[in-house]
Amino acid sequence: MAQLNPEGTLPPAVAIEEAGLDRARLVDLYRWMVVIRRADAEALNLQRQGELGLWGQFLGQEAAQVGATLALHPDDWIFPSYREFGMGMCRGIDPAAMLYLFRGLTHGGWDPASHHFAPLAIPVASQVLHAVGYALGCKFDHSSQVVLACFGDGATSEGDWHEGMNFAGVFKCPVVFLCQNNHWAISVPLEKQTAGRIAERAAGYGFPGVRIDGNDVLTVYAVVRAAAERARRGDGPTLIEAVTYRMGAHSSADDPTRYRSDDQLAAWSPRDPIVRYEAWLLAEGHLDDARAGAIRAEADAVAQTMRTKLVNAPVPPPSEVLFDRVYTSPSRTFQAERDEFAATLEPSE
Ligand SMILES: Cc1ncc(C[n+]2csc(CCOP(=O)(O)OP(=O)(O)O)c2C)c(N)n1
Ligand SMILES: [Mg+2]
Repeated sequence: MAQLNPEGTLPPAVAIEEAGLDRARLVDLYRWMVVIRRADAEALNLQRQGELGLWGQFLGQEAAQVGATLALHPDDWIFPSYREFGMGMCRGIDPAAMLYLFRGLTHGGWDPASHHFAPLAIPVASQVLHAVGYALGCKFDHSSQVVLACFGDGATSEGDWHEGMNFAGVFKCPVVFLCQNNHWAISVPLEKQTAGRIAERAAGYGFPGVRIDGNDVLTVYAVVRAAAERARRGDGPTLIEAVTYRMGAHSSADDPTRYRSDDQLAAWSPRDPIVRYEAWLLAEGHLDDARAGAIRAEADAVAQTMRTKLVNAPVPPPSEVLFDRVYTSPSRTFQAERDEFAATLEPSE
């Protein structure tokens, strides 16, 4: 398994090719981390400027999101929490359309089936049940697809999480459970709600659990890829605890200076997933300053396009926001409810 050191060096024994990583793929991992970090920063700016109701940064968690998404086949499904915006970008979803949710313009913003990317789940751990259910369906269909279930450390305290884990273990569902252990559940630190190690809980459900450096994009890529192939072979689930750190606030409505010290941020800064990976790519000659500069310029352009599209997005009628995207084929009753609701609106709405 690849193990990128904080200084951006790898032990010599690491076989990058074995993990299916050629130079183009190596640079792609970097490119996506830079692009999603820039979009994340822009989204926070937009919230501060009153253009978004709320924003949940994922600063510091780019390696977990990019490494895991790129390790999957494009038709594997991802069931995200609210923090996996970067994964959605890696799946080719228009970032402005994803932000419509945070501007109050939609409950969705993209077609999950087109991107194999489910809606962002706000109720903590609810997406774990959806993921396992979908994975069981894949098994019934003899499909080669696997499912990635994403959640945080706090989610592992929820009943839904344990039910999903148990069900997946019993029925050997083709699912990879990815915990981004960022050490915080809003203002509750890991140690105040989790006794023992998250990865070790998998043993209780009859499948393997592994704890990895979630800020090392190569490790995340290699481990998620191996777990996905195991699931694809019919050997069942794996729990991956990707240890990372939430460098920003829980959300734009949170002030972490009230409950955590600068010392913790200072301790995690040197483990920044982009800085260490960039150092390694440059040292190995996979990247040069010109290419890195071009990637940063591309990231700026993506952020600018996202901003322009967002602030110019038309406000849809309320009945569209509430009733569209609920059913593929709405029933007559549902359509009647929609019409009834529409009739109560003022003409300008
Ligand atoms: C069922 C449920 N309970 C409580 C909340 C409020 N809530 C939102 S995020 C959060 C913390 C989740 O922490 P974690 O799972 O570690 O994810 P992170 O935010 O760190 O990515 C809580 C308690 C919620 N959204 N859903
Ligand atoms: Mg957390």
